[in-house]
Amino acid sequence: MRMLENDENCQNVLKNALLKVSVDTMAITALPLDCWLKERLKKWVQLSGHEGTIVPATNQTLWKKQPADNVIEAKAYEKIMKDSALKGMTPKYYKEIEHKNESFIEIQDLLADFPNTSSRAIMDIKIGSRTFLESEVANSSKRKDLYKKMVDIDPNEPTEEEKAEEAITKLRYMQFRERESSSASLGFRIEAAQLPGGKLQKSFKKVKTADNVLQTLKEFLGDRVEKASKELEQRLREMRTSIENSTFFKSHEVVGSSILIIYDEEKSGAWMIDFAKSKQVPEDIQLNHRREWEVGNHEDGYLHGLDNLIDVSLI
Ligand code: I3P
Repeated sequence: MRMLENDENCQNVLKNALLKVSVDTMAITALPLDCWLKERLKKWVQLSGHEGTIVPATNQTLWKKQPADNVIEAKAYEKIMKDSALKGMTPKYYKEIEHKNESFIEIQDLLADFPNTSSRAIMDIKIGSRTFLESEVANSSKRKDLYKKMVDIDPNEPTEEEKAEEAITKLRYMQFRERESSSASLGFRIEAAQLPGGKLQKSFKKVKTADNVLQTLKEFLGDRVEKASKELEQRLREMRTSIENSTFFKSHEVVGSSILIIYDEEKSGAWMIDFAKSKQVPEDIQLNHRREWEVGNHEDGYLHGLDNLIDVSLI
């Protein structure tokens, strides 16, 4: 593995990438041609999540930026690595890193095993029927940016009061997004995809019914639909068994987390990613991830979503 620390040039590139490169758009033409990172970035893409917060670190790993003073994801990964039921179902977690007063975690880059970018395709599926932490319920601060995002999706959605204020709470926005997509009804939603050949697609906000989802999955799998859907269904069934046997899942709500699906001409796979909002629940609560959420029960609908994803993907 070639570490950036050994290469001053690449260190600068990493710094630039973290500061301003939108890896999403692959805006890397200004980077030095001879740098390892350029080649690395060609084979890598950040599909979803806050832009520019994840960058390649070594040939097999990524650094993911962590919010200041927030160790939720690092702690979650530490516990997941010790949970034998979940072995192989998530990226491997290596360590926490402090770099120039910023915190990162180093995790396995799942795309590294799928280097053929012309035949590779990736899909991020946000899992769970609740996509926000319970703490949002008490958060009454109103945001203009979320109002704007809501109106962009559906101009008829705001109430007269919201129109006057042009601002809504995060809870209001997140629940609107759940209802507008398949999160509320099916317990998962398609967030983003990269199709074979590299085309990025992020316009899935209104993919809502099981039929819409099925059609989108079929288009994503393209001419690999038969083989890949069988492999993926098998993998998702194994994932469900792993979760049902997991000690981590019994005691943690797993909110805003995704299942990442990757396939190429040879193989396919699915992994659980994004544990930034995976928090331990009070000791007297044991989660089953299928019950409906009400404030205080911390249920996230993760298994409810996975059940439906398995059913929908029976192609
Ligand atoms: C965003 C999405 C993100 C969420 C973000 C939302 O909505 O739900 O997961 O970040 O909240 O705006 P959309 O997909 O419609 O763009 P968190 O997961 O960190 O809550 P934010 O605006 O507070 O960052």
